[in-house]
Amino acid sequence: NSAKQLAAQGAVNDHYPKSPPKYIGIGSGSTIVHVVASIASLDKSLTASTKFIPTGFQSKQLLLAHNLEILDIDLLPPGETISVAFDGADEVDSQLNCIKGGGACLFQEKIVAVQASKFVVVADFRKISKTLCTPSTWPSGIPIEVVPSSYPYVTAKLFTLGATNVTLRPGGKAKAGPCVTDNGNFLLDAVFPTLPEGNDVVQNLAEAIKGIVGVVEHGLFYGGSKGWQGRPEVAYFGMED
Ligand code: DER
Repeated sequence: NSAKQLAAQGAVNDHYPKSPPKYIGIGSGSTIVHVVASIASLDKSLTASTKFIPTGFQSKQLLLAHNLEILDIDLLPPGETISVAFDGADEVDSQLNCIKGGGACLFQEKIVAVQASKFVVVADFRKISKTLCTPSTWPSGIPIEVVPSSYPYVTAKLFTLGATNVTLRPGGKAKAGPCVTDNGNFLLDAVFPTLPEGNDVVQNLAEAIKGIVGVVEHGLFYGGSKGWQGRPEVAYFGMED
């Protein structure tokens, strides 16, 4: 963990605002735990007047545990932006496009990221790929949040887009039946062949997936010629110990 702790510390030192921010976004997963610990150890003048916006139950509990004030994203006042959103990632390519959603919070993470002035990712060095969908880096595919009744239809459509395997994410030991997101939706994990290099490859796939009726959101956080869709401005990687 010390590698991830160092990466998290670096991200906070470099990108937490030097004057007290009004709003900071906090993602989900295991790496963000180190980011929040670093933020909590900052001078209290930098955090006491800040509202921290969580991206799920675990994110919220983490902030509460550090006595950091919470604000749900739907209470962000109109016209306000989040100074910086910090988060993890499941796979990051050479252009910093990401696959996110391993923690089933991708919708909340993306609705926070798109309302932030700056999006910073902290990840283990093992998440780095040349292009996304590299099996050795992140084998379980692109998480896609879908309206429950649509999952058979979306599954079929994903195969026509070139998916090689599509799984309805199970609830695991937690329950008999599928994982249900905080938004009451199902998750499909869609494995695609390793993406080729080239501009707009991620954008094109993302747009095709988003165009399927029943898809609420997907775990591709990217940028392209048509604009920015959640790609982090910077990423910090915990290097090998
Ligand atoms: O679901 C996500 O995108 C989370 O950020 C998460 O997958 C990051 O994972 P980790 O920080 O536990 O490696």
